[in-house]
Amino acid sequence: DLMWNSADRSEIKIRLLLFVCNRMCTDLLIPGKNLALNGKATQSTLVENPWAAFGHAYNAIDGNTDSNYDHGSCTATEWQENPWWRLDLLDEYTITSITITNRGNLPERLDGAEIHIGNSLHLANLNVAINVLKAGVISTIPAGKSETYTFDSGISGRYINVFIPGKNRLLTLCEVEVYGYPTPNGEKKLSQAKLYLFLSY
Ligand SMILES: [Ca+2]
Repeated sequence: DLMWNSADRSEIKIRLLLFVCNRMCTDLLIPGKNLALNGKATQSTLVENPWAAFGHAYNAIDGNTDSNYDHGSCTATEWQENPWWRLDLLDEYTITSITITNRGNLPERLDGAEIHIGNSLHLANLNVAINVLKAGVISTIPAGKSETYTFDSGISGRYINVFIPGKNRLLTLCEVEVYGYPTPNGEKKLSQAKLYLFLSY
């Protein structure tokens, strides 16, 4: 304290803050950011040719809501039992809303889809956030339209699964947007504790 005046100390605090502040700060400072854009997507299967080239899992998080399947910005699984698409946010977030864009034709294929959120790779261990098209709860997503599902108190998790239960189903998503903030626990809690220490120095 004798060596540094208060201006010096302020500068040191700011430099330390910037040093410690990584992705978490960006997430906190930009609350409207679509978290899906920094995630990784996979799906149960890939639709057969000649449609396979346009149906990769990544297409639902490419930042493009183009709902024309032939433009290559939507996903598609094979016709199968219980098809799923999964997003890994790479860290735990408290999710406050999810926006899903349906394809521009054959929108009824998404009927009965469910959104699951949690910290497990296993569907059975995830929370069912919402049944996307459950009659009387949430209306159907019309062809080419986007629907937003909000979770007032937030649902915490690293993984988001969109899942259609049943035989002979094909899952297509044109875009999945995820909004929320870092869940304050685990590694994040440690980072915040460090930040607090630096700021209160
Ligand atoms: Ca897309």
